[in-house]
Amino acid sequence: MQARVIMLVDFDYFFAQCEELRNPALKDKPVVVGVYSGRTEDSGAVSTANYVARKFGVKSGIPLYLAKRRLEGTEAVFLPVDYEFYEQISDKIMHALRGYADSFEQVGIDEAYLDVTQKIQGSFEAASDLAKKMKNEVKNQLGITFSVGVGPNKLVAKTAADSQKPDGLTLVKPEEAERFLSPLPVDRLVGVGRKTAAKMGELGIKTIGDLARYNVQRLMELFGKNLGVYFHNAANGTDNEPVQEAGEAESISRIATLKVNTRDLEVILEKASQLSEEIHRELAQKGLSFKQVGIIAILTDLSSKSRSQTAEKPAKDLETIKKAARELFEKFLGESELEVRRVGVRVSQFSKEEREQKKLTSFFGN
Ligand code: TTP
Ligand code: CA
Repeated sequence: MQARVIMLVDFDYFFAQCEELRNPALKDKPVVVGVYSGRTEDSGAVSTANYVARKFGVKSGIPLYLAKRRLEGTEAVFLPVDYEFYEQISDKIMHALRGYADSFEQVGIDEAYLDVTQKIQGSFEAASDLAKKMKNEVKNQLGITFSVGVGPNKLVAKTAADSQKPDGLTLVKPEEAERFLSPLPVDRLVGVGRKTAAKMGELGIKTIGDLARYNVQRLMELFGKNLGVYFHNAANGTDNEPVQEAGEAESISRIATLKVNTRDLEVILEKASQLSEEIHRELAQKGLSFKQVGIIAILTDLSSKSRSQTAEKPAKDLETIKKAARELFEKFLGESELEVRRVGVRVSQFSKEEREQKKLTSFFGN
């Protein structure tokens, strides 16, 4: 079997970088994005911070009041999480990256694995060029930087990406994997959390190399068979997990609350159109066509009603979704008397287009 070439792409200080993107004046200032719990003005936690703020010891997870204190006297800017905006940017980047991979696996909002073995015919030199090309393209077209790790498997790629941030590019060839992992603290290994690291520390296991050399039988006794074997293999740089598309959804839907309860078709359709656009964007990203369009109406008594219609042939355009939603809501309002409180749109019965149609060029071309 040909050796694999796997990349892990991890967007830099992602939420904060998105905020800098829409407001470049933030770039030189400490930027903190947080979840405000709302009890008092400063209660809540930091989601992420840009690297300027990190110099002051501000990082994900610390309380906002502490971040404020650490940034006292600076021009720090504090912003609430705007997940929808970050997701839109993430979708665009993911769409662009997908075109570079033989197979693609998104992990969360800001990470993705790419298997590029075929694309670069197994050569690590070519992988480095490809990674640079990806970085340039996304930076120039979308204004976002990310860090890339390249390795013979997911585990090494991920650890490589973590070792150089932001805007990093770290290559670990198969024959270098052991030497790369060995000196790292054991908690850098995927799956070794704080507690496990502490337990390992007591056993004299401080580095990944220590773990690699530890008796596997003993690891199985201490951590259970599965975990013991995993730790042993992982520490030795072995990982056969494939890069896999996340299980395809049965349907894609969006639902939203109206500003006021209403039976006004145009008001309902305005919201439905927005939702249809979001759904359409996701369909395009995933390269899916659909046959069925449905609507959901949640009424003032909180009952939920749905209607759907199915076409003969698959479609993938926005107009088809909007037109079906219009017809379905029109008909629905004729049948119901209560006002509508929330509206939803759903598409289902998917078929997949040819992957080749979603090349990067077509994405950047519009
Ligand atoms: P990370 O990739 O862990 O962090 P990051 O992108 O902010 O920074 P970098 O990769 O440069 O080290 O997380 C991705 C996003 O997930 C992050 O921008 C915000 C969010 N997040 C939280 O909301 N809470 C958290 O505790 C963490 C770790 C992340
Ligand atoms: Ca990140």
